[in-house]
Amino acid sequence: MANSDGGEVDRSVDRSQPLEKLSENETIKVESDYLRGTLVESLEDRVTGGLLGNDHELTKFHGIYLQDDRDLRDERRRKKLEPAYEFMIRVRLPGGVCRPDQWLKLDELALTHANRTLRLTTRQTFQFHGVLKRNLKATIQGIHESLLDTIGACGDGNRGVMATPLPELGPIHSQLYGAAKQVSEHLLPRSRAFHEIFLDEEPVYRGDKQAPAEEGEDLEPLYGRTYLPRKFKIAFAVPPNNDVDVFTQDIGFIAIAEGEELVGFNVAVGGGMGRTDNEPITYPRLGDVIGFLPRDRAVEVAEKIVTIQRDYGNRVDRKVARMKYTIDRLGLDWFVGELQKRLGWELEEARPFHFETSQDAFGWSENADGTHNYTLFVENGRVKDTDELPMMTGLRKVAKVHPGDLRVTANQNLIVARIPEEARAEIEALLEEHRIVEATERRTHMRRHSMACVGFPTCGLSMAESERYFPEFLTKVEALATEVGLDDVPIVMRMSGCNNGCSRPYVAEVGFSGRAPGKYNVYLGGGFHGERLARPYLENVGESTILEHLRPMLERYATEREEGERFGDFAIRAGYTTPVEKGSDFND
Ligand code: SRM
Ligand code: SF4
Repeated sequence: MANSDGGEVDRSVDRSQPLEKLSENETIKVESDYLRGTLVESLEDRVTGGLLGNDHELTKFHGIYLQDDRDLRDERRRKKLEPAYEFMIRVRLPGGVCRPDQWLKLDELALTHANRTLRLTTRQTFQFHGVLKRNLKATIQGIHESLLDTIGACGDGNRGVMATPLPELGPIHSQLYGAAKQVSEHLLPRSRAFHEIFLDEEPVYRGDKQAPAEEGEDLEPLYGRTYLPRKFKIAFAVPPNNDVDVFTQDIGFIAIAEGEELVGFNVAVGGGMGRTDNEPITYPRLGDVIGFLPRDRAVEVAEKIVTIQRDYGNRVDRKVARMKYTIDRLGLDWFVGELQKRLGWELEEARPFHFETSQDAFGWSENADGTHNYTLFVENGRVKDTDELPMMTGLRKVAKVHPGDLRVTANQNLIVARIPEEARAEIEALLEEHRIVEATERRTHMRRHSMACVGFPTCGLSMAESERYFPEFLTKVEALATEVGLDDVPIVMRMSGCNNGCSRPYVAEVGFSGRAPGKYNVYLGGGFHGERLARPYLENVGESTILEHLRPMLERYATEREEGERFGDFAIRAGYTTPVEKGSDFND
């Protein structure tokens, strides 16, 4: 099998792929005619609110998930009705930056075609939930009108590229953002399927659609017909802020700056959170820093790393198909050697760097050019209107008068960024009038450092509540903390509704993953700024057991912690858990 570098893939090194046993998804991709499948027919079909055949796997590559309302599942089953199908749409938004006019368009689409909420994700973008099939194309076209799209937001390719959004970084941010956008563009699928199916553009003449794979490879020069074995994730961080959780990514670029000049990046490889309960061959892993590269070589390095994963990633078992497993299977030294061979040059020795936090700095901040920012807390990323907090309306009004930009953070929060002095008073008044300032400032540090994934009712994989339950759970932990005399200290707590870890709970100081309704696994001892994995602590337990275990820990933390000691570090020092040195030891 030839790779896109023109060379032969060295099967003597690749030990993992008995080609006759490829996973079903590989066949679906090969047979999809570059992500087209029968999507045109599926969208036209009025008999079902869902999709035909395997099209639900292909829509992912176009940023769309087929879901059903799980709150209604049992009732509909009893009534012998098909599930209440609806779609989730994920926008591609490199670095999380959007213009106010784009916000307004997304807001309008959420009100007209989705569930009247906008969901800010843990990868700095927007999701729409509850879009019915009949509104799917119109929503995608509306997103496109705002000069955004959803290409590659999901599926077996490179996903949304994250970048520290801090406007205060000024020139460093614009250089970093530029690099993130370039990498994002470069790694996009080239198939025109999205444009033909969702934007009604004329099909490009491609000769015989049934042409053998080799003849069609030039249509997808980087990925080929089978794309990547699994999803792939990239983030750019600027020390001392690790808000993008750079070590949890397949590729993490760590900015190295000299004054206001971004000179290059240290690169980390092989991070990832996803794991499967009761499958010890799966584990979360933090990326290894393998060297330094000059700034203008980020695209090249990202591309070559992607090609290694493309050629050597496991295409048989999707549970162990992420690049973290490829690296552990073939060895980090082999991986670095292969990368340098493909690059034709060597990475320099990694430069010193230092992270202090993975959190957002809430409230007002100022930029060197005299403009202002307001970072607001969006509980679990859900922008909506309630009687107590009309956030969606407030942000709509802000977007109408804001001349700067808006930035989604990887902690599911929002920055109203680069507000000129002359606009500040009006924007501040709007944020206050809609109680957004109050909702940000009256929250405890613990709550503002925490996040939960979507979970029920839209996520098809959730085992337990997360977004809908976490706020109430945190209220109980806050009460406990007050009771035991703990001041309002930041503790990073993250909840996911299942083992997939979309809120990155395995790097939290206290993490939770859903096992069954009302039951969670608990993980303890992660690093405050994402530098250390947590370790499994309790399995399949309910709220009261969790609180019983947390009480003595918080009590001792209140009285015994050393100056500046973080909760995750304390949990290890006090003997509640032990540090995880490497991902493959997570289950020990
Ligand atoms: Fe995720 C699947 C939501 C960030 C690991 N994730 C899903 C799906 C699409 C469920 C599905 O496959 O049917 C969820 C849709 C729920 C819904 O109703 O919206 C979902 N993931 C999310 C979001 C929206 C969570 C959130 O609360 O913000 C995040 C969207 C990110 C984005 O904008 O692109 C989200 N997911 C993550 C992250 C965090 C990150 O990337 O930094 C992770 C852990 C990092 C990683 O990938 O290792 C993550 N999601 C997964 C996995 C496990 C992957 C694995 O390697 O095993 C799955 C399941 C899968 O891929 O099979 C998954
Ligand atoms: Fe769904 Fe699980 Fe991800 Fe939560 S962690 S959004 S429940 S896949």
